[in-house]
Amino acid sequence: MDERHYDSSNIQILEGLEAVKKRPGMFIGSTGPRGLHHLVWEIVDNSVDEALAGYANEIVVDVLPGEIVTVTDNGRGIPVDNHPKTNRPAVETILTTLHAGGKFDNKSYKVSGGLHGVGASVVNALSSWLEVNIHRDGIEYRQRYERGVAVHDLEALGATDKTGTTIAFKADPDIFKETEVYDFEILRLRVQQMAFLNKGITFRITDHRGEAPMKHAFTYEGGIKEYVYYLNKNKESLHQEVIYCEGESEDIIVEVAMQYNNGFSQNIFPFTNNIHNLEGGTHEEGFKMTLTRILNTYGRNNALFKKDESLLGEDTREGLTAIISVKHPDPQFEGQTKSKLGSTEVRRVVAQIMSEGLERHLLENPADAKIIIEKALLASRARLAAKKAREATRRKSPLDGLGFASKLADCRSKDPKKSELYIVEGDSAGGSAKQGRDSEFQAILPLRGKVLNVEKARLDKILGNKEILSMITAFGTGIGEDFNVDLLRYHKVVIMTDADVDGAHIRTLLLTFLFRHMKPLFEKGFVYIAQPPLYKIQRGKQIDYAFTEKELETKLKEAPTRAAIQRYKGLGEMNPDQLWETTMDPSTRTLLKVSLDDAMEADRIFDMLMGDDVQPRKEFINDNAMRVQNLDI
Ligand code: 0RA
Repeated sequence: MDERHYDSSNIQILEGLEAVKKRPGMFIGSTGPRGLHHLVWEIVDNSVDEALAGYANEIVVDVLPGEIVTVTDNGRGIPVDNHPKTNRPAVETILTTLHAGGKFDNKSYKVSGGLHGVGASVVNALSSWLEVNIHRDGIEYRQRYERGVAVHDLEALGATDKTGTTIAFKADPDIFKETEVYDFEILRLRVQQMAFLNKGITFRITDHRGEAPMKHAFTYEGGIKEYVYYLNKNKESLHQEVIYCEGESEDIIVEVAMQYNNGFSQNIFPFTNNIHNLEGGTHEEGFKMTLTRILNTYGRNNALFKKDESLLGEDTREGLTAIISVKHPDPQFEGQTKSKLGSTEVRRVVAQIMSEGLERHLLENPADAKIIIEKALLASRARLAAKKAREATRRKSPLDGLGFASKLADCRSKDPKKSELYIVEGDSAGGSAKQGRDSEFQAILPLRGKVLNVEKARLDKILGNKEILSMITAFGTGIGEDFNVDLLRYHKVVIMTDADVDGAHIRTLLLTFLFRHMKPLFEKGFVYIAQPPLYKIQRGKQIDYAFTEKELETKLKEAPTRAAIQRYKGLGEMNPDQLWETTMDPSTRTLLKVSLDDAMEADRIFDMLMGDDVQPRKEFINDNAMRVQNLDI
């Protein structure tokens, strides 16, 4: 090992590292599973930048035994020449100094300027070790760091005829105390998404931790156009070709891809620099504006409207799947979670580029144009019909003081922050919940039967469904264009279903309804899933519970005395006290919060669940009954 010289720049580096280690959350959001996976994206983003600059076309992610991750690209290799300011090799400077915005030389196009976009040095600081291997200008180099500090100088290993960079790292378990284990599904999904968002770049990802490696490779020459095909795969599209517009203006690259299906929900996913903007922003506004304007102009000019008819924005988005992707050198974000694009010039740039592309597509494909306008006209007519139906829910709204839908057992608290609504499957479980609850702050709404398959139905029909109607009424939020999340009467909406296939199905249907019509509930974190125990373990008078098979096993091993084990088939088998103690008491229960982090994949899964094919649905529900929690990562 070399002797390290601690001059002023070293001291600065050590101070930087300390700041990162002291407050990792400030740099990567959290030290939970999300932060852990974030490390991978920080490293991958650098390789994506190199590829977008035109120097690399392949990015390879490997997850190795011991939770080691390597990311390799075939770019130019990180520069190794001495950096003028630090008088150390550029690679060492990049990996050990915090640089604001992640930009090191202002020339290159950086997409890693998203929510965190903090750079590889943060990953280095949060890793027990990190090794970089560079092939550049005919020579292979390597350097190793431990907890962010170089343990030897950059060393030249010998000649090479390749170019590129590999970074291998092990997240520091002292920092990632919750878990150091990567969820391969999360990594694979995001890698696939990156492949969709960056056309022509090959992404490979392999999990080497199991007995046989699991390999995936993604290359999409069509980029987000193929993304829309993929998202609509389980749906019936109304026109064959995905409409695609692309252009660059004011240093902003804009791509839009869209296709209508015969469903009724809108699925618009805006991205800035490869990051999904859950709260939308100026790119989405530009898109919506343009869509409404162009369709109205086309309909009018081609005599497709009846007298006085015109389309509102929402009419033009029924059954629409769209991706809007902008690449911006210096985006500004706002909103509660900084996931809303605020840069105002983007509205204009998106509108300009999309207008040209959409207009051209409609002119060149008049059959598509006619189908799309007719779809929007149907939506517009249904909107008028739904308005009448909605008035019915409004009259029944608890806010009007006219009482609740009959089955709701409300709580006494009127403070939404303190109030919880348990949506319970079946009347018998509903009865136990009503007796077991703390009626000060817990309201119970029993739902009977299968909730309507909401994906297939239009809002006016949905509002004819009693179960849904009583739910909306209990929420107090209204629905459709009246929906207002601020009126929600309970800041915890807890779905409590049996731990069997039917329960999972009902939960999926409920979540689908909320996804489709009350998305802000997820954005605000108001939706939860209750976790009733699977087993009762009784030893004499002593009662214990197990929530998973594994927990049952452990508990039986821990105390190998005689125990009577009961598997709960449904919530109804628990008496009110047991239900309270295991599932409803805030001091002992666990609730899973459901977030909308991967709305797209969820949407695809729901379509599969809702499809006409019963067998894959049953299998899926069986396999994934408890997987909903992964939406939360
Ligand atoms: C040229 C100049 C710079 C970086 C790279 C190439 C480069 C960096 C990475 C990171 C992973 N793979 C890479 N391949 C090439 C310096 C410019 C800068 O730091 O922004």
